[in-house]
Amino acid sequence: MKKWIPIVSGLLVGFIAATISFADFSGKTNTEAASSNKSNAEKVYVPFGQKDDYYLFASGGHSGQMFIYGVPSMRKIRTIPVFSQDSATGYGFDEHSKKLMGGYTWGDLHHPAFSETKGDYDGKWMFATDVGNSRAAVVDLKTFTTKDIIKVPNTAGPHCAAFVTENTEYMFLPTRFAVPVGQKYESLDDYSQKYRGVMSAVTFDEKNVKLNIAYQVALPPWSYDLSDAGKKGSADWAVMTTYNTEESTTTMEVNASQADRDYIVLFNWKELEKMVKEGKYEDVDGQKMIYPEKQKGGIYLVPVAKSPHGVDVTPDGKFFIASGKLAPTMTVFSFEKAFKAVENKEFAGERNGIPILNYKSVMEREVNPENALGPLHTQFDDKGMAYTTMFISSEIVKWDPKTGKTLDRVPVQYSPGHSVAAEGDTVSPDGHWLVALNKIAKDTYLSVGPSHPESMQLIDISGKMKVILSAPVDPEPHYAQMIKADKIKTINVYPKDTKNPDAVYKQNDTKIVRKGNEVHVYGIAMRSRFIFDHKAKRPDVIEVNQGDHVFIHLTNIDFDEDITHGFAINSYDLNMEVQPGQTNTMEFTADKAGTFPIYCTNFCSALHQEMNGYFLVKPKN
Ligand code: K7E
Ligand code: CUA
Repeated sequence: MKKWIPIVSGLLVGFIAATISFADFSGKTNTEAASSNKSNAEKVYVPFGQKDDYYLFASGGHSGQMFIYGVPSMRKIRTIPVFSQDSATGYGFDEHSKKLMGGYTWGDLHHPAFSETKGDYDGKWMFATDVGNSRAAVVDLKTFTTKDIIKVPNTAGPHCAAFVTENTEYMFLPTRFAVPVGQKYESLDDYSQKYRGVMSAVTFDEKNVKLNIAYQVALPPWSYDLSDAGKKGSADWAVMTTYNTEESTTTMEVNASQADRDYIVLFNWKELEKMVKEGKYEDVDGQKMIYPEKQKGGIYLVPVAKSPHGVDVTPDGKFFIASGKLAPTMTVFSFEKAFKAVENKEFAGERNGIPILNYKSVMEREVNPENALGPLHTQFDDKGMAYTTMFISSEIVKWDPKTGKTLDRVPVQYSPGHSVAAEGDTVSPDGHWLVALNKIAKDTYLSVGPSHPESMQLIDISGKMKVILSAPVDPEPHYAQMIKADKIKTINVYPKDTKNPDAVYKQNDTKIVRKGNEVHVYGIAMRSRFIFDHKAKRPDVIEVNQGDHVFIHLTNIDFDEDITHGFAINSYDLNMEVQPGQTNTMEFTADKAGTFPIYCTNFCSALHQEMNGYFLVKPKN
């Protein structure tokens, strides 16, 4: 099987395969192609005055952000800054967002997940994790802004997330890289004894808008790749794929692909919750840590073809499907069979104290569509049919999980990672639309040099699958979620918060207060001026002494939708935004003496260019 490895790294092969399959599926005359292009265009055309049917939330990968698109138009609507600084919105510059970011400047956002109620997207919250700096975030869908971020200890890259349970009870964050608990120094020679693949159970306190770690599980030192929560009859369970069960510590590309089988970890989170309640855990620096070799129960291993990547639960909650990555196989497993095997203790041994279930007693069927290579991730339509991305043969294969029969396939350009179906992770997907998230765009768009954008391709799945639109996207859409537009209810302006001591809503309340070398500015932004101190000779000027510690509290008193103001201090590397009704704070030390213009960065009125002032810093001596 070693021969697969160069193929995976060699995208060229994927490119050739895609070209071949194109030849198989096209062969239309020009007139046919023109008329089918016309009807494709009509399907995605959203006339002026109308809006898209779906929101698509695409992960921004190592940009650290989330991108919002409309479907079917595939127009990009917004970037939500989550894990990285963003000067367009001042995210990571104002005090609130700077604190959220926890001192980090970038992130690697892989898998966005909506909050769910009864297994259906409820349109309230969006979760995401950061592989780059091991964080988890929650975004408020009333404002499309990041509300909380936590650093996840003992975990190095929670790639295998975020997927929420049926009623958003938990979000499980397993690690991609095994590290010693506490990320302390340990020799790699002691990898198997000292390293762990810690998984965190994160809860979301909706009232206080806070993410919390309920407990952690010190799993074996393997890499945890993808996960999914059970649904309906399997709602108390979750599954995740592993690789490097070889526990190799170097040249993973070769060494982590030796064993014929890796595992799916199958666990019952209700049982783990119970164990924690009963005190069956150890205290590790304030975290409740379950060690599966000591605190037994609730966790099982299911053997699966080597180095699986995606694992996806069918909408009816009856099966979970693992995709082979290095074996061209989708393996369908039955939850019911797994429950029986657990009950009858049909174990084929154990690893690190975790029982291994018999492959044969859990496996439902192995599916190998002809010449389909590199299966990665599976989505579902309204009829329960499966759509699996083929990274190497660059196509989407539609198949029936109940029979394993291939129903349709369509080439995409090129090398799709995930795809996303309309409401695809719910108990009732919508069908109609599937978007392939492709790693390689190559010849698709106007060239911008050696590196091209990634690409999302909209596929009409209402009949025979058809790619009808390509949209370029910034790096890197690993995964996306597509939700019915009417499920999301945004607010128009931030309501007045009279309890906020930093907020001022009247010109006459603006003031600059000095306490020793601390300067607090309570100002307002309005069309088209700043007022920092209404009593001052020049109300739009802030004057401080070099070395002063400055707090600028700014409230936007334009309670009108879309009237956002920016606040930047030229050459001070400072910038923030205040949305309608919002109060934001900037904190810094005025260490540079001189004269620095203040200006509004967001074009807010015909007199936007006049919306400025001065920041004067008197030299020390
Ligand atoms: Cu397959 Cu990070 Cu979900 Cu990318 S992962 S493709
Ligand atoms: Cu305020 Cu431009």
